[in-house]
Amino acid sequence: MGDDGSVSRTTRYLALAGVITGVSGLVTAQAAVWATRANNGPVVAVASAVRDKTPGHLAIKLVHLVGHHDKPLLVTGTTVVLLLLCAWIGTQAIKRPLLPDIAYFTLAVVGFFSVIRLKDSTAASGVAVVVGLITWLVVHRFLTGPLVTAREAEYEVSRRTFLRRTGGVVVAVGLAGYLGDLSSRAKRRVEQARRLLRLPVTRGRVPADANLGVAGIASWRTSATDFYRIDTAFSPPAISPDEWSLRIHGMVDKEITLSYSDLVSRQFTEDWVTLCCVSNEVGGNLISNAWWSGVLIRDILAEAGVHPEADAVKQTSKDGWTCGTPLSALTDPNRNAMLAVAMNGEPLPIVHGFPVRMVVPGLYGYVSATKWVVDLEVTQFGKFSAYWTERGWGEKGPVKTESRIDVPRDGANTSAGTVKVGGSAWAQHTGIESVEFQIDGGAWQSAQLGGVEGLDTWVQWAGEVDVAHGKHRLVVRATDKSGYTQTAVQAEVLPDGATGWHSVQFSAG
Ligand SMILES: Nc1nc2c(c(=O)[nH]1)N[C@H]1C(S)=C(S)[C@@H](COP(=O)(O)O)O[C@H]1N2
Ligand SMILES: [Mo]
Repeated sequence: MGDDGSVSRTTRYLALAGVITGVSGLVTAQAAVWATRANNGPVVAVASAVRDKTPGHLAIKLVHLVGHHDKPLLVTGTTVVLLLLCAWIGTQAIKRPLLPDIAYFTLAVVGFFSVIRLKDSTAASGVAVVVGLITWLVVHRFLTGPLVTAREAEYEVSRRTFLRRTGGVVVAVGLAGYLGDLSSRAKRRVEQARRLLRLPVTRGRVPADANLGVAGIASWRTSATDFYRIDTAFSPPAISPDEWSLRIHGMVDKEITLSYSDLVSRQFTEDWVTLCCVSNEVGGNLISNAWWSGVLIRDILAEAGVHPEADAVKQTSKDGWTCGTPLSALTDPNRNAMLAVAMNGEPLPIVHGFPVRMVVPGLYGYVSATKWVVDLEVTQFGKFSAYWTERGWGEKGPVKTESRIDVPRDGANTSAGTVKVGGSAWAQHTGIESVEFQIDGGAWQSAQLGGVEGLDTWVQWAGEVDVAHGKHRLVVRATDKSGYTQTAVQAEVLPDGATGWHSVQFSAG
């Protein structure tokens, strides 16, 4: 680079390389967000971090100034600032060759922390940031390479290489963006269809005394957003109701295929059912309670005519996940096993199995609660294996009687004197008879129980203890309606659910 003309031309090209690098990373990150149906992309996350970190009075001025366009403006502003920064980063490629890598890495770190501070982010949002960073590092090298190595004599050649590469990157990134958008269209269409559904369901009325009013105990009804989520799907299947169907076959007299409209035109059943995961540790929170609406599976199985030798139903999800459920739990006239279409009065959220999932009171989710269910095969346990049983988990998964302390939290500091204690206890489809708690190894005391209507939900418990200054240990145990008192023997979650008493330690001061 001899004369000033070529220097400034090179600088301009470097800035252009920076901007294209910047755009490329943003597009591939967004494409990854779309393709994985993650909730949050890095640009939007940074924009909302900027908004949340803006001092209140400034934020109010901003909103007054631009009205309700603040969000699109913030996102556009964030993008423009980022691209200006990228242009500058590009111009540094020759003078400070290390700077661009460090700068892109730093920007990605900012993106990453902005994403993970949002409550509903999943691992996929983090992956999208990494995809963007890799794009930045690769495209930066690819585009600035010819300019960095150019000597005056080869200037024209390297310029042409640069422009050719720029064209290539634009086409490739455009394609990635297009594909990402395509893959998200399905999800947006399904979200739209879900919003437009009007189902003959109610929201369910929480029994008047189900919540004992002790601050800190998990709400008796779990909202859809707080409901625990467990599945193997990296990106949950997007199935619109009009493309969903369920095939019931195997050891039956008559095979049945149901469409969504067939299903929702049938008689509905509604019930409170507490779902819990077999991997819930003692004291864990992989358990939630909701009001479910759907169609009794036993009626459909009766229509199909189940053969007497059958003892299992193999359920298959749209994403290929499988589980095996004891047939008796599905045909039991006293158990509301259902093909559920709604949760707390709303169509199932996509992540909880939209449009149809199975809910079976009394069994852990891994043997019963198939989300995005599309196939039910009436069969025998000896004839198949399912996703988790192939990985060492028990074939049958009845829920074990358990109880949990929610207040005080483990490690909490309370004041000395009377301390409120409480939590939840469950023995789905058996029912909770009583709950006892014990402080510092003393006598067991009976807890007050919340009111529930059936056997299939958790029950809140509460009580009071008097404590002096110092450290204390609180233990809880439940007795179910079969007369069984929870064993103190600690068992791991594998193969069929944890056992043991939950205890917490707290300090009174
Ligand atoms: N398709 C599908 N359904 C599934 C699973 C899964 O991985 N894939 N996990 C099961 C497990 S282990 C549990 S505990 C429940 C959890 O349901 P939730 O995510 O609605 O709470 O779903 C069950 N249904
Ligand atoms: Mo689970």
